[in-house]
Amino acid sequence: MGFENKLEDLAVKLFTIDAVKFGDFMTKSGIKTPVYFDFRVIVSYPDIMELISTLLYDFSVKGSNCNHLCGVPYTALPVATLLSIRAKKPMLMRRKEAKGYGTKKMIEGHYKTGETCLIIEDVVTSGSSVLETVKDLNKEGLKVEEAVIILDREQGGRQSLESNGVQMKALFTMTQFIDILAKHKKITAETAENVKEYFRTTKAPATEEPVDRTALPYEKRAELATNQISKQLFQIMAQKKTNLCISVDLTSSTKILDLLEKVGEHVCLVKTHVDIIEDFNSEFVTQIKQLAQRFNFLILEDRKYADIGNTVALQYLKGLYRIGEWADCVTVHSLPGEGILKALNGSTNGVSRGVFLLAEMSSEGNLITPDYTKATVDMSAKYPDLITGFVCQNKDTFKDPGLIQLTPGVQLETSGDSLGQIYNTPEKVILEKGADIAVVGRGIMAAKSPETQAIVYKDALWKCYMKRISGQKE
Ligand code: S5P
Repeated sequence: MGFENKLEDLAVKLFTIDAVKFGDFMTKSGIKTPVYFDFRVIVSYPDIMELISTLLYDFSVKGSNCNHLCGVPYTALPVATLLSIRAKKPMLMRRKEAKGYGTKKMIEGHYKTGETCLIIEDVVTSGSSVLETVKDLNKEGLKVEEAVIILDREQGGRQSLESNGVQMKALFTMTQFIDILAKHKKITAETAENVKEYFRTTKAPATEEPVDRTALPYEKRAELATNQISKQLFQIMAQKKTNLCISVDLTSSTKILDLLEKVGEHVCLVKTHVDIIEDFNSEFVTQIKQLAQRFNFLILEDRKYADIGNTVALQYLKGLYRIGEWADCVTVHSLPGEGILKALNGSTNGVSRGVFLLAEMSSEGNLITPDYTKATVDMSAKYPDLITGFVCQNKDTFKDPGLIQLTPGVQLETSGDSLGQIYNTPEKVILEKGADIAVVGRGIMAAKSPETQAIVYKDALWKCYMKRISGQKE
């Protein structure tokens, strides 16, 4: 039997022995769930134990050059034992509690400082159990770079482990597991859909301190991004060494294209307001897309959608501008509620697109409240494939390191304009306010030489970012 068939066989067997149940349950991390895994029962089924160890061995342990194996107590302990024998690799055991007498060691077995250890676990939700084991192994000077698990509930565990330097390999993701059960008619298509919908929208609460996104380099954050546009943007920023977005608020298409010829190589993102261009036409779109290709930047149409979903879908795809056809991402207000995101999610026609949600604004006297900001961030959690990040002004507005903080209202001097815009300096927005990308409009466009000025902003912003990830405080 091939690997895939064995996997299917295992999923069905786990269902048959009640190691997976459907209903209303609570997980160890304290969240409600429509499906529950209890793999402890597998010890009563030698054939399943054998199948699991064969699969894990072929899938990962065979190819690993780690020095030790360690199972997370308790369910994974017997599985780790079988793998240790099969791979002829010594095992380590982590205690749940330190002994009350003699040595206070948490790790049993013989090992040397600097050796590597592969972790075995049954089910990962938030990743906290694996991380507890990693911490105890690290305290003993052992390195952990990999965790091999049976099932990933796809609720943030992978990201949490990766941000702690541990790569996770899973035999099944939750989605694959559910699909197999549906394929073999163990559950109905409706149950499968309900469960998948639940997993798409619910993340496990992190029990560990969440990572400080502003301390991570953009390369790392590209790996943690779930939206393709944020992934690409982080990669472009790291490659071109720029976190500058130019806001091209000009009313002539030739002037915009001329400006981009000069500043294109210094920016990661170009922000447009197409509805202010007096001579907008499809040729302009062709040309700006060519510049985007040539200089490797993405395009954000700052349309600030704010209507009901149905209207927004039409505004996005139809009319003079057909924004959905060319803009990599758009700005969106959360004001109308979730329907607006549902509409855009359904309008991407399978192409990678992104949304920056407005969580805060830079203008004086704007009506956004802290509750509105929080509700905006909460709303985004249901759309991990669509949300690129937030237009916001503060570091604490959101935590997810895979999302991007886009901050407008930036000039070299703290100041404002006569219509309520408030400006902060590059130092302030990057080091204090947590911006990942700074948006500069008139600060560059109004300069005698926009090109020279773009370089001044690029260098200042990048210097602050380098300082930020190196851990130096202002
Ligand atoms: O809160 C905001 C959100 C946005 S997107 N404040 C802003 O200023 N913006 C946009 O950023 C605004 O529409 C303009 O295009 C740009 C700032 O331009 P500047 O000339 O003031 O730098």
